[in-house]
Amino acid sequence: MTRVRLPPLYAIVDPLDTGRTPTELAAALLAGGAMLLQLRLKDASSGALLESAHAIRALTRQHGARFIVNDRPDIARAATADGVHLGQDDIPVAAARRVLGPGPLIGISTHEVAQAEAAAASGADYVGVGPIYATQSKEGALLPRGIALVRAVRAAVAVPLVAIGGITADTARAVRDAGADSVAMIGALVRAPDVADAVRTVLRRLA
Ligand code: 3NM
Repeated sequence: MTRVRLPPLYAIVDPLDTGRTPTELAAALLAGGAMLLQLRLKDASSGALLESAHAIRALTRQHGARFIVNDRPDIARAATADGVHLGQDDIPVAAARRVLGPGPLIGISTHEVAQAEAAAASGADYVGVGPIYATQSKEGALLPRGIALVRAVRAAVAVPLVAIGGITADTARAVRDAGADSVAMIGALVRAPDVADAVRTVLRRLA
């Protein structure tokens, strides 16, 4: 099986309470050099989600960046996204694969080694690992695991790893050095005064 190569930064388009729109955030993240975007709109209607997904699909195409939709294989497919990101309570990888067909990426959030092993065994193309640090961006987030979880999962599975949870420009490098292929961020990017500049800073630290 060929493994996907993920860029060092996995930027998540979730406006939180910033008042910024998904499309303007996506444009700024791409302007800063992000090459992989995930659209995560937990409270949007299906119609609004699809509309944002279409817009961000067009923007990511212009930049040659990949585009992943959170939670919804149907929306990912309808918007011709490059993949879907699933949570532990979403439909299984095999079911998402039936919706998406063979090409698109399927990632899964995991929070402990056993879940990561199960995700890898189920055919996930990459595994999310977190929360690494404390986060305010996810309802019901678990207690932070620290970079020890990245090391433990890295030792247990061969699939690409995306670390998430409270990661900032200051901690990104340590998280990557612990074995993450890519670091995911919401708050550190979408709350930044200048989103594109925040991306540039993170990418410099990861280079
Ligand atoms: N998933 P921020 S933590 C969406 O542990 C998400 O699986 C997590 O946002 C997990 O970078 C998290 O602002 C929130 O902390 C990440």
